[in-house]
Amino acid sequence: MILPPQHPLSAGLTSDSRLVRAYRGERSDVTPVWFMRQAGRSLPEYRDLRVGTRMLDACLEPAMAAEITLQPVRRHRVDAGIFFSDIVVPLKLVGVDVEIQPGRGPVFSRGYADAAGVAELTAIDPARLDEASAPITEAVGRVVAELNATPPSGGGAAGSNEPGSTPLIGFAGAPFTLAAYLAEGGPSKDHLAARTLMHADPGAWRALMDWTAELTGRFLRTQVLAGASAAQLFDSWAGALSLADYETHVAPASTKALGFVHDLAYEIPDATGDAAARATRSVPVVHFGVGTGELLGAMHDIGVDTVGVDYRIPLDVAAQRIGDGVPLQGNLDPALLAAPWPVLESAVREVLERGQSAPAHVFNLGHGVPPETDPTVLTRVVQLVHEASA
Ligand code: 1CP
Repeated sequence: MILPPQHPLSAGLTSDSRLVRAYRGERSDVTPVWFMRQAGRSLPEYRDLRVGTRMLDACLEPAMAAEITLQPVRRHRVDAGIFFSDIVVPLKLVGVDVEIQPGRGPVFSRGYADAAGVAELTAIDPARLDEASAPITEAVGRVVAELNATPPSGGGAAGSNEPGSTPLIGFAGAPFTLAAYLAEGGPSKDHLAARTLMHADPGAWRALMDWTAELTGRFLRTQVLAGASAAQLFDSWAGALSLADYETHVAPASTKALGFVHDLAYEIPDATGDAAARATRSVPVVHFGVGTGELLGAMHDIGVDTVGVDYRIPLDVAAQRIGDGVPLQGNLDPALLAAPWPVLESAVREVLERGQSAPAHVFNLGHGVPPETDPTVLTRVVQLVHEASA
């Protein structure tokens, strides 16, 4: 499907942004930078806004979700926004009993760790998400309207000559990471319930993964249709799996989830200059997981443009493992944000240096911003990335 002409990619507002260019393997004037979990607890303006509102209520209140998404873009002048939401929001929207407990994460009223539980869950039609997703569509629309009305972040001291507007990244949880919470009924360290179900009852596991893939794929598609210019699939806990289990029991569902955005394309003028001829490009997709050094190639092979790398593997090693020609995103160890500036600065420079081994690099952390991070440090890292890569 061709995205409508007013979509920021179709309108040419974000299609040549640093971020979108990097995701298709092209380098720009400076290396683009954003941070996983840039929206949220490290920002005092976020904590102020959230007082008295529960996490999932904040996600489903369009004005609030939009404002929280925009806060780090304004403050840090990053090269992308990431939609403020959570991987369990689509579950909540179709009626699954889940809440996000402060300091803990998503907690369900029960676990779905056997065939009976899976049958109950999968009796819900994932297509119901489309009827329930008005708050997502409205929040994304508000974010994109403001991003389009504001000049892009630019490079701070290194120049702010970026054309168009700042892109918004939409995201969703990959089926395995969602299943890890669903099977357990909440956060866990080793995701044992999910890993047991995978082997104990492969049929129930496949049903759970298929259902989750459709639900989370629809969530991602909703965000792109509403105006997001890229999509990131978070398989945060895939690092708990062997390569064989990943390939057999997980990758097919992740491929299915991405099928809900792979057909979304935008038109660009044809290189021949023939005004009537138009070429199409698809919406860029990023795939990220934690502790997935052994899985990087397989995570690329599910059909993504860019691979997000956590902090355990240097980017040049990741580039070797994945193979030539794949843009990389990452991978500063978040722990370094609390280190003295000279230590942090040299680590940032090293990440940029190693990122040269990929055709293009989007600077990010190797996982999310820790809540106690001093936000002025994040702003300084953005400036450094822009200046050092110029
Ligand atoms: O009250 C609060 O502030 C709750 C903290 C919080 C926030 C700010 C949670 C609970 N989720 C979020 C927002 C969120 N979640 C975003 C926002 C955009 C941004 O990055 O700025 C995103 C992308 C997510 C995605 C998410 N949720 C992931 C994948 C990314 C990752 O960090 O690996 C996962 C695993 C979750 C589950 C979750 N939600 C919240 C927590 C604390 C957790 C992790 C719990 C656990 O350790 O298992």
